[in-house]
Amino acid sequence: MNVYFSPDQRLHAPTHEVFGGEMITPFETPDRIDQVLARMETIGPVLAPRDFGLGPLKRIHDPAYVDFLSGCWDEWTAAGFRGEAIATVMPSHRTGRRCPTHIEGKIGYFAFSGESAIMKDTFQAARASANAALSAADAVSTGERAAFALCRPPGHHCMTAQFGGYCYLNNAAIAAQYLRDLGADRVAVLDIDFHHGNGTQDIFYERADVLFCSLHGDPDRAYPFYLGCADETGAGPGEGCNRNYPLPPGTGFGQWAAALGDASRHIETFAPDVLVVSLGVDLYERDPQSFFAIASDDFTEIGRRIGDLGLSTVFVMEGGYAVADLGVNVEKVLTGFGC
Ligand code: SP5
Ligand code: ZN
Repeated sequence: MNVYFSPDQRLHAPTHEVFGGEMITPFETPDRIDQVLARMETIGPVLAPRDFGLGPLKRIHDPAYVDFLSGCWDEWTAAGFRGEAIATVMPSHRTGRRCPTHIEGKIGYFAFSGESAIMKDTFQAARASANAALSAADAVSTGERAAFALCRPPGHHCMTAQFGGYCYLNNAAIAAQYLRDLGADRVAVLDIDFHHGNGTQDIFYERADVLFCSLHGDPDRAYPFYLGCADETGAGPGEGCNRNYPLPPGTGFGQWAAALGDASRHIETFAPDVLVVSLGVDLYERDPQSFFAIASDDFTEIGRRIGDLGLSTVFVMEGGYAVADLGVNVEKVLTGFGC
């Protein structure tokens, strides 16, 4: 299958992440891409994405948010700040719905989580990452069984108007919407990243045309904490079109695969025209952010079971921080899937 990736995706390379009260070297680094690229010979050609412009991004994201991302760095430096742009003050449920003018307030208004930095070329890298997802969607819409968007920065935490969790544009949601706009009646999004895809869930929560299923570490104990419970099943016309599988520490392949089986039944009932897979491999047992017991070899079987759904499939890279094993684990999913 075709692999889509742009060198511009490396341009986002912040040096700081807030973690446990410390400034650490970020988990989410450009060398993650190199580990995956190094294993793509067995998968297919690595192709440059096309530039889709801002239109498809604004089908998912609030135009004011896209403008914020585009101007953030210039406003941050113009305000005299010398570090990378990080949100430290955010609105609570009971405070303002108004976006402040000063960038210190604005960045918090457009953030749901404060660990992730914005730097000079973050928007350019995030756009390139979204273009990879759109290019993969394009390939599948024109008849390919599957394509792999080697997205980075990742996307599934990003809301319509809030970044966080290393995500600045929701690549999977942008691809799903684009597939709808190209004529797919129903799109299913299956999110297997260790973390709940809170952004994707929120974006499609009231929609009946996009089914969202997520398997993840129980948000009672894992990032992003405030969404991802099993009782979040969608709202309004989207009731029943959101399925969460929060899983406890120590979850091994058997328990994880049982949840996938249940999600697969929902996907089959929904009968989508196309499947988007948010492919995080941070569910791996050696991942620094995982509390699952999923072995490297399990990824082949995960890919096979996704392939057994028999759907046209757009794979969109999300998380995965055991950098040395990242490429192997992604390769196993894609070879297990089988094309
Ligand atoms: C796309 C993606 O995977 N984003 C993840 C963002 C979550 N980052 C929060 C870091 C929390 C790390 N927890 C480590 C547990 C140590 N045992
Ligand atoms: Zn993750």
